[in-house]
Amino acid sequence: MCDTCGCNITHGNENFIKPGGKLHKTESGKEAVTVLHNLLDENDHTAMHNRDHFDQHNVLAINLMSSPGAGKTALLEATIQQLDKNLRIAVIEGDLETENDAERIRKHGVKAIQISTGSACHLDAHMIHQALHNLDLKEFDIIFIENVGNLVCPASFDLGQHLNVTLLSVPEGDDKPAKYPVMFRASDFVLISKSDLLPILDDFKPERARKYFQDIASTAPILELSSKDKSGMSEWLAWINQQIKTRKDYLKEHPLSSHSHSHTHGHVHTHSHEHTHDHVHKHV
Ligand SMILES: Nc1nc2c(ncn2[C@@H]2O[C@H](COP(=O)(O)OP(=O)(O)OP(=O)(O)O)[C@@H](O)[C@H]2O)c(=O)[nH]1
Ligand SMILES: [Mg+2]
Repeated sequence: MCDTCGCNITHGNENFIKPGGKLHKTESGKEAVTVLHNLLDENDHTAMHNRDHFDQHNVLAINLMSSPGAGKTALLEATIQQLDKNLRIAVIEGDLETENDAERIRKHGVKAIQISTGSACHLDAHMIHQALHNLDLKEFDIIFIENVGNLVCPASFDLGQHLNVTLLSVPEGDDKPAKYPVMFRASDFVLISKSDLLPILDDFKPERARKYFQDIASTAPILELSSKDKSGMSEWLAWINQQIKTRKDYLKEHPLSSHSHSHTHGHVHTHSHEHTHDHVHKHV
């Protein structure tokens, strides 16, 4: 997690940590580094809430991560156009500023909530919790969360998603899994995006990228995909459909009442007390 650039100061946690960063003392005299632990605890707690909320409504939540401009929004636009029309989609967009990405999504007739993070270079569970106040989950089957473009910090914050998908775009170079292992290790599915550029940017060797993934012990499937010429799209859509089915089957076998209890916070959702400190988030 980034603890030097001030990215940990967000609306949801500003009462825990004050500007000044790592070495700033809190009123109780605790070093901020301890506070950061508390902050991640708080985040995990809210993330659990969010996940229970998704599960109660049988909604699959997928967190898309990548460096800026790797093609997350373009992928969402292509996905909306091609995914089974019976599947009801909503999108939560995270950017420091602007509604641009939400507007791109809304043009396709899909509900999109834009979160403006201000100075924070990642989304956190509190922000998603706020966004969920504006989404009636009964109306959706799948929620895509487009995280802030950043290959580092987003991997440290559980949002309550079920799955992480990370894009590695061809112009970035094939060595990024080696340089940013935390995010790629946290991925359930990796997309080598902008694959239409492979013939032009032939320094990018997909087989070398795959080798870097092996080196960081990533077991996620890897797919070359282009939102432009649509290659790889059918495999991506098939993966999404499979994940929706897998989640539904899992919830049938593990009814929510067996691991959660009701808890009211203005709106009704459940609250789980299972809690881990693993910030590489993989969820069944
Ligand atoms: N050639 C090519 N260009 C693409 C592809 N996908 C996206 N782009 C282009 O890449 C640029 C960035 O795409 P976005 O979808 O905005 O990327 P993003 O990851 O959402 O960007 P941020 O939200 O700012 O992090 C745009 O100019 C897109 O047209 C693709 O598959 N092939
Ligand atoms: Mg975008």
